[in-house]
Amino acid sequence: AKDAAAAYKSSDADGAGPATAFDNILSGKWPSDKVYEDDTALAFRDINPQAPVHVLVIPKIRDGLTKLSCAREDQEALLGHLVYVAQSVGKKECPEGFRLVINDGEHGAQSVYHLHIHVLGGRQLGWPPG
Ligand code: IU
Repeated sequence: AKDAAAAYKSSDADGAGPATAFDNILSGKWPSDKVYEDDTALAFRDINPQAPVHVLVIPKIRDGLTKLSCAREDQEALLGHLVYVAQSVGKKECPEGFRLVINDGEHGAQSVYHLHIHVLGGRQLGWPPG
């Protein structure tokens, strides 16, 4: 099992896009409020929460996943795992329901180019989103 530091090195070396703030979180350089971690995924609280519960689920190794639309077929299992982790966090922290969001690219209002799933909940959410 790779630890976060080893995963960070791989991420940094994958050559698929510049480093992001999440590399600093993965390496431990920046503190984060972790809620779940395993070999391939990390979940931590968003620094600028948009709801009482706002957690980000990210792959530890970016491997080209700067955004969802960069996904390759061989990453299907990883993507499924990230969604599984996200529902697990949502179910635990938001028993009355939650929302998963993946912002993709400019029109998707993506700001950090390391794939992440937002888990939002803890209040009544509105629809449609802005
Ligand atoms: P977006 O989907 O790329 O727009 O979301 C990026 C999120 O990352 C956003 O909600 C930020 O508040 C969050 N974030 C963070 O939690 N910690 C950081 O150091 C940085 C961004 I930079």
